[in-house]
Amino acid sequence: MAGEPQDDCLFCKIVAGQIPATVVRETETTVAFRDINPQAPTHVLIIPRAHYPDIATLGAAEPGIAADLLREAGEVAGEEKLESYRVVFNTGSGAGQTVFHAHAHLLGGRGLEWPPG
Ligand code: IU
Repeated sequence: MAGEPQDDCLFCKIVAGQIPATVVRETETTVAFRDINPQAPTHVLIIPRAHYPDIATLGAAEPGIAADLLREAGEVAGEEKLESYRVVFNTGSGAGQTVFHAHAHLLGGRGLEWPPG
């Protein structure tokens, strides 16, 4: 069923507490934790507790939870005292998505170039 935990999904295991992660915020619908391979001084992933493979399928099925990810990105940015930051949803392997459980990257704490690579 859509949104149900997947046995082979690493982020579902983080949500379930079966794989360790440095969690910075949690809500009823989301978990935010530090990226294991940070690309900036602040690099936090914000994920839905429910399993959807990417932001497009999440947004179509559960737009309220997609909005929760954006609100939580702003909350974490505030807690981290970031004046400038970037929120990214890599969608599809050609865009660099490697974990197929929807997630926002929150990146900040250094200058960020545009356009991205
Ligand atoms: P991507 O957009 O799918 O490429 O992002 C996946 C991110 O998940 C990537 O930045 C990894 O470093 C990160 N990550 C993690 O923080 N903890 C994990 O256990 C695994 C991946 I697997």
